[in-house]
Amino acid sequence: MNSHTLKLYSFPLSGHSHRAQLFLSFLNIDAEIINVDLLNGEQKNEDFLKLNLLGQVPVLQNGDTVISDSNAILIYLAEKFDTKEEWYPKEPATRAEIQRFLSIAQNEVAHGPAAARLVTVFGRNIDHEQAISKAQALLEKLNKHFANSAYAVGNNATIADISLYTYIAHAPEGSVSLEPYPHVVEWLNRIESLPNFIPMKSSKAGLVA
Ligand SMILES: N[C@@H](CCC(=O)N[C@@H](CS)C(=O)NCC(=O)O)C(=O)O
Repeated sequence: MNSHTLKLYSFPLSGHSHRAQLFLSFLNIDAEIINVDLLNGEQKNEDFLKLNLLGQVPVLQNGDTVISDSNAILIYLAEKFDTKEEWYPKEPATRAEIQRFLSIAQNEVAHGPAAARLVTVFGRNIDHEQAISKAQALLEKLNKHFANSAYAVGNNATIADISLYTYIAHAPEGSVSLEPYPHVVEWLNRIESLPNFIPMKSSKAGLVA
């Protein structure tokens, strides 16, 4: 495995980037982390747009292979490096269930807890109250789901959990309390107890290492 050739274009406070970094860590794969200066628009430079036409992090580069979009990166890493097929099991119904949660991560999570955090951490001019209520509606449903299920899909962690994890764990940064959702908190603790778990930096820690 040429893991030393992997490069992850990333940003320290980007939850989408953290998804990729977390999975690399769970798989015990070394990658060179290249920070893209989102605050100064480096992601819209001509060179970076050649890697991702949308001008967003994360982007994973493995030699000539370039993958953008956090969920696409999770699938690529699972297919390429998870030889035991633990994180993205091949069984069709399981895969479909995982895809359902990857879609939730790109829709309800993106427009709920991730959007709420964009306002408080990055000063983005979007409707904070609306993002908070979308986050609460999602958390209410996930709380019911995790009352009966240890992980997003089945009895083991999959890439669905990784995709959901970061923005839900960091929801309080966007003024979305997790206190009313004890089963969601139990699930977060479960993910954080997995071997090789790495947290995303808290926004309070700022950008200086
Ligand atoms: N669907 C993409 C979303 C990625 C995304 O929104 N990245 C943000 C950082 S968290 C970004 O690069 N924003 C900069 C911009 O859009 O200019 C994914 O899952 O990777």
